[in-house]
Amino acid sequence: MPLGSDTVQRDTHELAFLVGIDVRTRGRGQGTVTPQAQAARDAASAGGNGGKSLHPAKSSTNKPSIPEFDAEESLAELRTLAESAGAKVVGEILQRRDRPDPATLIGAGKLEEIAGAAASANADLLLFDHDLTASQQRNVEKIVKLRVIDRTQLILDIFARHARTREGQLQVELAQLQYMLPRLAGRGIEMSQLGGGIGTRGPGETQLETDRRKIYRRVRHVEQQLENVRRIRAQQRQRRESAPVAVVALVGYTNAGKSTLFNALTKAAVLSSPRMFATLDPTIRSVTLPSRRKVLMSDTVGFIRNLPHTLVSAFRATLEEVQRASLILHVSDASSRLSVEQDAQVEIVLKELEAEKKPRLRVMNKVDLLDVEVAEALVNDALLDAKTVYISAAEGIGLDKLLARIDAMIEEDRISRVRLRIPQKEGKTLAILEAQARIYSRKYKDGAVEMEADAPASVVRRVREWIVSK
Ligand SMILES: Nc1nc2c(ncn2[C@@H]2O[C@H](COP(=O)(O)OP(=O)(O)OP(=O)(O)O)[C@@H](O)[C@H]2O)c(=O)[nH]1
Ligand SMILES: [Mg+2]
Repeated sequence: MPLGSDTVQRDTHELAFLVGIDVRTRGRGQGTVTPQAQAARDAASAGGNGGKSLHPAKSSTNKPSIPEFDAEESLAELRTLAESAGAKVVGEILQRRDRPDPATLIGAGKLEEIAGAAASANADLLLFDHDLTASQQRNVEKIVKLRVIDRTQLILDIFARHARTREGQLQVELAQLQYMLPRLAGRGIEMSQLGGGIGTRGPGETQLETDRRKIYRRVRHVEQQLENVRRIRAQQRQRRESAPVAVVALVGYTNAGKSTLFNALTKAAVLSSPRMFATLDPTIRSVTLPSRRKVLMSDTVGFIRNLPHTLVSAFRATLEEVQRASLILHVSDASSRLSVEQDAQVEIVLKELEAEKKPRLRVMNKVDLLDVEVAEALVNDALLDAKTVYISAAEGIGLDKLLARIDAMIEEDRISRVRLRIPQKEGKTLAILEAQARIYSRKYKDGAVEMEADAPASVVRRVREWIVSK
């Protein structure tokens, strides 16, 4: 690798050259794009920038097709991904082709051209906005004489950077090993020579440079350790489940603002960041609803289109919280031009998790970035749609309404009205009620307090000996 020595010095800012590929045959099955389709595409991209899309989920009566990111949007997303991996983007090229080249994805002539452009921009690596087979990757590297990373590998690398807990790190390592296995042939020596950098972080160089058998052994070892970690998690969960507390899971496209919302609601300090996939490890905290019931809120890894399949399964544990949740909060970036496409991707993952039928609340975030009057109307109009709430997690707008809506949708630990008569010396019982019930009336009589309150079932059970009537 000619740039090997350089990359060590600039590890924090590798210079990346992006390659997008627009393969026109996809989707239609016809080989060419119809003039109507092209016109629609042009119209969509022309109208997109000025007016922000404010149409939540109510698409027209068209057939339920999955909206696709077009190649430019996809390349823009790759740019953000590259930056999230710590690279500096020094150039990009979008290559349109009718059909992918089986050997190199894009033609050898075009690759020479890209190699020239990348060299003059001093790039350390080429990032492909497409997945490459093992042999394509090798062939392309031979021609461009640069390290070549595909989209899956880039996402794996970001995951490797951001995993904090033991479980998260093990999951990423497993996914990286699985990605590497079919790509091992003929690469052993090159890998050992690479310095640190995108696509080389992770399982540990010593394992990578050895043979396949050793990697298999490592896979088994990691799987065993994951099993252990998961067993402990399951025990913790069992303990949690003995109390009737509902789990509310935040899901959404990467960067939608889930962690920011999680922080705002739990007043916790979970890293929120403009980088994609800032959150990898599931985080659970308790939130008190207006009814004074507590729920457990779980912040999860963000979704992205074409999430590498190895990761979908590897991150099963992270998403287990979604499968167990009583309520799913689907957070979207209301200011994003791509929110419809992003929502469709979230839908796909929810289906994969068999969680698409769970009670759901749509949370349209970042309304502070919309036109002020539009935002105000959206936040205040409660009749708009019982299943949608507009908020700004960063500015704290609409959070009370969101909490009230969650409260209304949670079935666990039902609230009921009770009348109680409690001796004044029962300080502890009175304190429980003060903290966990809504008290409507209080009368002091003969050393006792008579009160009427709305309390969750768990509290009612604890104070049952003082109940006068329900
Ligand atoms: N303007 C604005 N920015 C926001 C809002 N909520 C979040 N952000 C920003 O959006 C970016 C992403 O926020 P995160 O909370 O990390 O997003 P996330 O959904 O947890 O992302 P991943 O964990 O990567 O999936 C950060 O730069 C936040 O500051 C909001 O209401 N308004
Ligand atoms: Mg997050």
